Amino acid sequence: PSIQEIPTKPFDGQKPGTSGLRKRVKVFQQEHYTENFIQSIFNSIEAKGSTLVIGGDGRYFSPETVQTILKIGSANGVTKFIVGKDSILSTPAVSNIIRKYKANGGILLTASHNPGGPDKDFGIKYNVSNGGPAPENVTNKIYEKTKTIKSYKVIEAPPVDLSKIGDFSYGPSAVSIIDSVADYVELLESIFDFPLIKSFLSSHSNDFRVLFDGLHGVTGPYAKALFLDVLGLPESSVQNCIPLPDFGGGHPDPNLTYAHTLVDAVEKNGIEFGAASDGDGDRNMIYGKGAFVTPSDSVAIIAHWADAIPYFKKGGVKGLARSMPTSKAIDLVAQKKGFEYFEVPTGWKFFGNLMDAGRLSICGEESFGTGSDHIREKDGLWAVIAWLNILAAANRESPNKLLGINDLLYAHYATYGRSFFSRYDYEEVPSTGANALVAHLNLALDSSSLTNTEHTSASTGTKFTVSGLYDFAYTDPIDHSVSKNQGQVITFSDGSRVVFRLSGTGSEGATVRMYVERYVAPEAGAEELKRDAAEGLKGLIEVALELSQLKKFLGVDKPTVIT
Ligand code: VG1
Ligand code: CO
Repeated sequence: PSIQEIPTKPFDGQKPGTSGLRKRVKVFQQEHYTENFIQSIFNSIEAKGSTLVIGGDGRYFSPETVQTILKIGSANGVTKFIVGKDSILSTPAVSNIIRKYKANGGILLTASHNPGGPDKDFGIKYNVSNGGPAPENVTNKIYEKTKTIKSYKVIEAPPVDLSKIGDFSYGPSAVSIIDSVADYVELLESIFDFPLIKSFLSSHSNDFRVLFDGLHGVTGPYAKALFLDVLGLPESSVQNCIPLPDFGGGHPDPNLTYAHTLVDAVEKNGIEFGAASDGDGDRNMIYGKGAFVTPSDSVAIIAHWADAIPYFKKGGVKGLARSMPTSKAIDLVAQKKGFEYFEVPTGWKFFGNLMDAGRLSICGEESFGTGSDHIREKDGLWAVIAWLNILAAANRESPNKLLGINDLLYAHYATYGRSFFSRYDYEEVPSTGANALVAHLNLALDSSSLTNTEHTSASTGTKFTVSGLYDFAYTDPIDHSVSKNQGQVITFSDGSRVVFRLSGTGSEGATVRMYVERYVAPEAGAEELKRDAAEGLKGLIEVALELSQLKKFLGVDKPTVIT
C-alpha cells in the first residue's frame, strides 16, 4: 500500500514524565496529537527493520491507538509487530516479551494507576531493547522531535483484528497477535518454587487464605492463571479480575486509600494474605488481616529472604537498590549481607543500567513498586508470588506455629530495626504554589538558613535538629549520565529524613509528595518497633510541615492521599 505523508504542527507539552506521556484522553483525542507523539518516537529510534512489541492495560482509547501505531510504524519501516490480544499486555509482560523475543523495543499504552475512561487518563510509554523504560537521553530526544515535527507517515490498510491470535501480514509488515498471559506465567514458573507454595497453601486452606484483587486492571487474567490454574486455589481467591476500559470507575492504585475493595474484603472475611496490583500490573500491595507491609519494608524483606527463591538461590544476589525517597530498610539488609547497594532517582528507568551491568538483582520504590532483574520493569504479581514463596519457605522451618505476614515483619524489625515511613500526596494543586514551595526550600538550601536549627513537635514534644538540606542529583555509575533536581532532602541529627518532590506522572496541575522516614533501632524493644506508623511519625510530620510551610504555599490543609 502507498505511504502517505500527513502535514501537522507541534503540540506543546509532549514531554514524557517519570513514566511516559500521560494526559487526559481528550488531549490524546485531538486531531494529530497521538500521531505526532508516535511519529516522534519513530523519529528518535532506528525504526527500519525493527521488531516492536505493543501492549497495555486495556484502558479506554487503547485499541484505537494500537491501530495508529501499526499505521505509522509500518510506514516508518517496522518489520514486525508483536501485539497482545485485545491490546492487553501488562507492563511486566511487555518487558518480558521484548527480552524473550529480542525485540528492539515496545510501546506501552497505559497511565498505570491513574483512572481510565473518556474523561480520565491515557498514556504512551516507550521501552528499549533491554525491556526497560527508555532512559532520559531517549525520552529527551522524543520530546525534542515533538517540538519540530512537520508531518507523520501512515500506510493505508484496513485495521487489524486484535482479537485473533496468530500471524498476519499488514502492508509491508508482519503482525503477531499473541496470548497475553502465557509467556509471563512461564517466566514466573522459572523463578519461584510453585510446588512448595502449592503444598503450603493446600495444607492451610482454612487458616491461610489468599485474596488477590485485580482492581479491574490488566492483572486479572494473569492472576487467574497463577492463583487458580497453577496454584489450584478456589475462585474466591481472586476478585475484580476482569480488565475494564474504565477499571469499573475505580482508581486502580494498590494502596490503603484506593484499594478499598481489597481492604474491605480482607477485614470482613479475616483473610490472612491479601494483595492487589495497579492498572498496568507493575505495582503491588501486600495486605492481610491486621497486617500491612510498606513497600519499603517489602523489598527489604524479599532481599533478606532471597535464598528462599530458586531464581536467587541459583543466580545469587548481585546487589540491591532503592529509589531515593524509599526508606533505607533495604540498605541495612545489604550492609548486613555484604551486598553492593544503590540509591537512584524516582522511576524504574534508573535501575536498568545497573541490572544490565550485572550489579543489581532486587530493588524497589516506596510507591508500591518491587522487582528484580528477571525483567526491566517493576512487577506486581512477581512481588505477590515472592511473598507467598517466602512465607511457604518460612513455614517449612516452623512446623508447629503458622507464620503470617506480621511474624515476618516483626522478625525483620527485631533484626534490623524499623524505618517508619509515610508519604503524603497533595494532588492537583496549583503549579504556582508548588513552585513557590520548591523555591522556598531552595532558598533555605542556598543560604543554609535551616541547618542546625532545632524544632519541637507541638503534640509529642520530640525535638528534631536539622543536620543538612540538599537537592538530590544522581550520576549513573554505568554511563555517567547526570540527573539533577530529583527531590529536596532535609536530614535530621537523629537520622530521620524528609523529602519533597514534584510528581512526574500527573495529568493536571502539580502534585507534591512529602516523604518522611524515622529509624528506630532494634534495641528500642518490641513495643516501640510495633507501633502504628502514623503514631511513630507524628512528631516528624509536624516538624516537616512547619519547616516547609507547605500548607501556606499549597493553600491546602490536608493531603489527598496518605500511604
Ligand atoms: C510515581 C511514583 C514512582 C513510580 C512512577 C511510575 O512517579 O512516585 O515511584 O516509578 O509513579 O509508576 P511520580 O513522578 O508521580 O512520583 V507506574 O505504576 O505509574 O508506572
Ligand atoms: Co503502574
